[in-house]
Amino acid sequence: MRILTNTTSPYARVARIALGEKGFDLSATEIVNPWNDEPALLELNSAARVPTLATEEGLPITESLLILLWLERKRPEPSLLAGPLDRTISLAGRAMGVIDAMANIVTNRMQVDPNFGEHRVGLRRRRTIVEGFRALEADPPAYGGGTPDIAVITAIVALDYLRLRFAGEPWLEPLPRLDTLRAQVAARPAFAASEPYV
Ligand SMILES: N[C@@H](CCC(=O)N[C@@H](CS)C(=O)NCC(=O)O)C(=O)O
Repeated sequence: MRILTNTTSPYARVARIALGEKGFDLSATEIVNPWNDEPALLELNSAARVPTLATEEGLPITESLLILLWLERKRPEPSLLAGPLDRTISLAGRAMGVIDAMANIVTNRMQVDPNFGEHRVGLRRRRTIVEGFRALEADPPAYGGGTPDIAVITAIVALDYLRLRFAGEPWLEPLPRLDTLRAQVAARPAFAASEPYV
């Protein structure tokens, strides 16, 4: 299996953590820049986005949450949905909403307008980030050890991406409960090996 990723994408990190927690070999991970239209990526994914996987047969599997869905069927154990289903999916949806809002600001700041974050749409995205993290902090995903579920994975990916891309922003609020959760999983190989960096 090939995995095309970059070093910052929270979507790619969700998929990489899920693969690692499921025991897949990540040695064939390729770092690409999706904005450079690299042929290796475009050949597999016309959307030219990471994460992009290629199965042993060369079939592309894309979209972080579809990759999770595929993984749960492909290798059911250990499950990433072992906790209470409704709550796990609800919390993961909240974390993915925050990830989308952060990625939207970062992409537009880098590719369109450095001041995007201060414009009307950027401010809506910021509201999503602030309110989303406030809600996750008030009621964080539970973690009792072992394989984390997708609520834990997406919440920690969101937290690390916040710290990577929005460090020093005046609107950031303390997130001690999420920091505690992070400390509980940060040393797991799949999390440690995929820590984002610029
Ligand atoms: N919905 C996709 C989003 C993937 C995505 O937007 N990845 C970004 C990196 S954070 C990317 O590759 N962007 C390049 C582009 O949009 O052209 C998923 O969940 O995998």
